[in-house]
Amino acid sequence: MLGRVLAACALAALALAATPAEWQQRSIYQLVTDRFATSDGSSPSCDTEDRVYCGGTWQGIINELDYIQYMGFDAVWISPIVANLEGSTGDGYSYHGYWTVDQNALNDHFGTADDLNNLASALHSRGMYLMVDVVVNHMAANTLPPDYSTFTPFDAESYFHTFCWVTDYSNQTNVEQCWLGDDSVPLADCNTENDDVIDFFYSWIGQLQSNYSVDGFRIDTVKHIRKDFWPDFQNAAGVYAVGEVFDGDVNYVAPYTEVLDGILDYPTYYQLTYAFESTSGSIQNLVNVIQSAQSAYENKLFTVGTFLENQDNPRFQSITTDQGLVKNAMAWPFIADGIPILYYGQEQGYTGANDPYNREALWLSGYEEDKPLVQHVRILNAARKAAIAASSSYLSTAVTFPSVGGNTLAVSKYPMLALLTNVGASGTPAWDVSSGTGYASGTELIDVLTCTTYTAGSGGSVSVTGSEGAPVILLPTSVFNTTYCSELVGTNSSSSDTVAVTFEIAYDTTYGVTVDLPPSTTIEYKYITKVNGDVTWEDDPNNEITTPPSGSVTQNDSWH
Ligand code: ABC
Ligand code: CA
Repeated sequence: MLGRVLAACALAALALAATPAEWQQRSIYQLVTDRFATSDGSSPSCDTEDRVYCGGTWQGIINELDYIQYMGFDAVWISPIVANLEGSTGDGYSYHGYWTVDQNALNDHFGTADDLNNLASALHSRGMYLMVDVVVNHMAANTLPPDYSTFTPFDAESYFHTFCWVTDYSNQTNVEQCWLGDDSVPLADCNTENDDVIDFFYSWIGQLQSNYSVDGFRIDTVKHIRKDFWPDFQNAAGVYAVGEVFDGDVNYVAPYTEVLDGILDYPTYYQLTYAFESTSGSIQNLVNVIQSAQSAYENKLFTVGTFLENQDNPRFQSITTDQGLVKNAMAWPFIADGIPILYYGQEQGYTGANDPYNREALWLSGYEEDKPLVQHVRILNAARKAAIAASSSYLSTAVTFPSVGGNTLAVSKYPMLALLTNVGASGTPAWDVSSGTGYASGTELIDVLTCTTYTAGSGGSVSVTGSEGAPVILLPTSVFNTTYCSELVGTNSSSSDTVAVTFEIAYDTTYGVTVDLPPSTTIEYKYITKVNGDVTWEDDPNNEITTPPSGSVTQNDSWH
């Protein structure tokens, strides 16, 4: 172990071993560089609707790595890095980075080559990976036809497919050889059948990898380039790559798992969203898509990227803010077979809908850690890491479903058993799993989210009644570090005449301090934090209750 750490320090400038197997052990925090953090820590206003550069930088990311690492992530996917179309267009500015004009230069809104190298080094010295988003399908223009002389290196029309719009997603030639974008920003479609273009991109990706010590790539618009372009591109990259194949159909997506290390798992994304977006979502359809993907994908689901949100789709909390449903949907990527990806801002409860609203500035949240969903993610990462450490076959064990009900689902990936539900925050879920958990009778299990313990019955059966529609994520107590439990000093459930109190930070003083409630007739669900004797309140607008507690409370009673 020590040898490994020393090696990582000595080789900080080099990429870490970054094979698919290495990436499988990780979890990825996806961010939009322009919207994550500023170099000087300032918090400029950022109205997503304006579609302008808001000021995030690579140096800003370095400044906030503690925040990312606190949640348990050990890889960061940053938005595209190369030089983009400048100025305003009918579709706004290119703050997202997907409108390349110069493949060989960096986007100086985000910093210099030194800054990017410093980000790679800062990540590597923490044992974290850098994933860079790349676009090879197109270059962006603000006129039609484009002024090709503005492109580097493809400065002539001959490097591009003849103009036509992508209009027919059922016609693969149209999808591959016509242009994305619109009249304001046409995305000139690179002629990826042209040898000069092909040779350029194969050498370019290898150089990008070595110039910036990149550990992995996210590849844009993969379905818009012929499949047989990808294997050599993947080889030239030399590190794990996950491709965006934006399609909900397993059969459409599956062939791409044969030409790249992994794909972003859109089929699961859709069924995951549908299953948990309401109390009538179909859990069975989620089970079905997983089982189809397990048999259709090249490497089952082990090397896909599993996500609930991204920069192209409405955030989950733009569909529902029911915290029971949210916690279940968020849990999925961390209990399933793929590599978990969390899109920045989800942990802060952001609710932006479609592009551009889903690209909020994270600095407006203050990077607060004492928030319920931040803690949720932290524990989900910790639980996954504990399962990986406990069983050398965890990462090659495909999930099974020992119990599928109308509103409940048991997901087994030994030694983990995740009990999910879409009954919602006002429901009381119950699971009766009679077999298929892998546990020996009598094994003590802990729900990592509440630190409640259970004992497996005969044949490994598990019976659990949950609360507030929350998931229950079980591990044998023996493999989970219960330090996480002492940080959750007390979590009490609420009912109509009870106020739940979540103590988010471990106290370093003794209990028994009397806390006076602010005078109010309507009290919201409160998070009480006490650090060095200072008690602070925080309202959670998602959890309003109308009955105020009476009198004062003390920290170690349950505040009824
Ligand atoms: C800008 C504006 C938008 C405006 C748009 C026309 O122009 O911001 O408000 O509506 C970048 C920027 C965007 C920008 C675009 C275009 O460029 O981020 O802000 O939009 O200028 C990738 C990236 C994405 C990026 C690009 C372009 C590509 O992740 O951030 O966008 O480099 C298609 C592509 C996919 C692409 C996506 C945006 O468009 O395939 O690679 N994403 C169907 C199609 C998909 C299609 C999708 C969305 O619609 O099949 O191919 O994605 O248009 C399911 C089906 C799916 C179906 C969905 C809708 O329903 O199974 O197949 O997807 O059931
Ligand atoms: Ca294309």
